[in-house]
Amino acid sequence: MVADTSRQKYDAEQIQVLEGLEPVRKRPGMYIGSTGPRGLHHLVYEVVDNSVDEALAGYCKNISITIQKDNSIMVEDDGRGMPVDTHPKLGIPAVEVIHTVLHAGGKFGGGGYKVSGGLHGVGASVVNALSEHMEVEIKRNGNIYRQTYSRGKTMSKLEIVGESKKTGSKTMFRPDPEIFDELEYDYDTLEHRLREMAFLNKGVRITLRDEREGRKKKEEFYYEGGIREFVKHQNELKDPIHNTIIYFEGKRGDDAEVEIAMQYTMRFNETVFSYANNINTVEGGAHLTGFRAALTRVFNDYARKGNMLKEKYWEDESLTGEDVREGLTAIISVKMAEPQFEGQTKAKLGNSDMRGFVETCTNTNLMAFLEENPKQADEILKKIINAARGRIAARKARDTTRKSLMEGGTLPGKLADCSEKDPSISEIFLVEGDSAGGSAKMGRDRKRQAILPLRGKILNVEKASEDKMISSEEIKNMITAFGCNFGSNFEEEKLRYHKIIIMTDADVDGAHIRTLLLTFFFRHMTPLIQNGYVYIAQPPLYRVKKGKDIHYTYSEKEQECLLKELGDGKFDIQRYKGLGEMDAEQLWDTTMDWNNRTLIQVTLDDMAAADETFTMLMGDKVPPRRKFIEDNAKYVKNLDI
Ligand code: 0RA
Repeated sequence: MVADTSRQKYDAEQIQVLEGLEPVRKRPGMYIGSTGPRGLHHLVYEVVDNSVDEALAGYCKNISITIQKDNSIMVEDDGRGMPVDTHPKLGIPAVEVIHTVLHAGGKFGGGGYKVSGGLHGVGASVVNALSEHMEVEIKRNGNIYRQTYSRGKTMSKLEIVGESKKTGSKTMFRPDPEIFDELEYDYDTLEHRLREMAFLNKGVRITLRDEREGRKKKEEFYYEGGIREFVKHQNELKDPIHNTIIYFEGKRGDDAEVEIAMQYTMRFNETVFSYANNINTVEGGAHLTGFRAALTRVFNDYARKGNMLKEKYWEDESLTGEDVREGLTAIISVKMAEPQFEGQTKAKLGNSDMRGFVETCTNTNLMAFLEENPKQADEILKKIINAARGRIAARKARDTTRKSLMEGGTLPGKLADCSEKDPSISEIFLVEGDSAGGSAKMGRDRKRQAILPLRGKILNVEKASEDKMISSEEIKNMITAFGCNFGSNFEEEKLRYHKIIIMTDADVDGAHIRTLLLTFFFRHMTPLIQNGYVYIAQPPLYRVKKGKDIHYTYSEKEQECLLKELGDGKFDIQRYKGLGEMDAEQLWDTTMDWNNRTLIQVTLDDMAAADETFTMLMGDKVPPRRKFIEDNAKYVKNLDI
């Protein structure tokens, strides 16, 4: 049986449709960001987003995602089933339009607004364009319908293949090896995003299954409390200072809604994540601005009303934004019609009306919470006023430090700067130890490479207040050398090097120093990591000399291969324990020379996950850290202790 279409019209429209998706195959990056792992995973989110929309419209409760044996993906939901009736203009079934016409998805909104998929938001047709095989199965009208596609084309007409009393949509796709560099799905990446989706859309049950050989697994994400449970999850290791997670929501007509959950902890850093239509707005935007403005205002009003700011200096001081955000964990989630995403990475919400909307909602509800929960309010205010006192008391010292850091123009004595002034072609190596620092200074390209030696373990900023942080010599040196200030004063345009390269020994201490550095960057210079300025150098593990030939290898595997390749002979093999064992020339040849070296770029896909990991690794709770190390130990092949 074949669903109705008029043959002639079908052919004509099909040609138009084919042309429609060709650009997606020509420039996949424009539609899904990249053809690397990110783009590959993005395909899953595009399909899941459609099911989440169906859930938010109130018609679907369960969504399941399966990584199948061959790395193809199946997404199934129990919604109404995609529409199968003939599209009035195109004369083909609506489901076919959804899969073969670019940006067709939104036009089928069955009431309400389409919430998901803002960042690329390109829908099922793009997934089709970039898959070698795609298949949908729809339960609807008592029937089971099926249609197949490939590389943007329709492969079979919509057919009825069975009967069912249920409703729902099932989509299967196998990404196209002609398009993607790698076809292997990463369970943890999908797990993180799907868990986040479940937090952001309370009551939606999302199940993830892995059916690949040797890694069968199933997890269910279902959060009745939604973002309340997100905050609870995020604060598990952070010592909250009050019990109740503050939660409120607001609606504006039927075109916008906001939900906020927040809780204060003993920590010093702020963990506020904002979302618009389930997209993590890493660059913030109107909703975040509104929230922040309300926060500062409410706490100042509450504190003054309660006579909490009594000391003399409060006469001309107020609680600042930084004070009221210290130790705060919060999720701000807005859902709205026609979100506008702006900014460098299209991750900033532009709709300016959301500022007032979120601000008003926060003003009213947060004040109400404080008034109704005086005990918890007191705990929070104590923390905030303490933060303010610390800030005011330390301001003088900090101003002096900042001045000398930022305006004095005197670079640290230990820095061997490069002569190049254009940051985009300048790089700085952060080198473990003075001796390796010395070799690096001698071996470098003086024009474009600066060297900053770091002595020993740098401060663990996860456990230190800002004042303590900027009194640390090594941290001060980095701030001055980079030139871009830190925290809320961070200025990317002032960054003096566009490559910041961490060069530490290939042992446990080296790994520790690297983690300490990354913690500092992540907490106080986040855009450095977000925008890809931070790299990790890869010094060699072995030097193999055979006659006059010298080879360097960077992993045990490479070393094995090399020895096999070289065959017999009596070699001179040196295993490097640390950078200090290399002389200037060796360090240049193996690790610093653009032509030979390998750098690993540090990237940040998921702020929430990164926050969790840093909190756990660098904080003071031992059991979860031990568990993490045990869980990950299997990935460590050569642990040099
Ligand atoms: C628009 C209208 C209708 C269903 C859907 C969209 C729909 C789309 C997807 C994509 C994945 N799962 C889905 N479930 C439903 C039908 C409207 C009606 O029944 O009147």
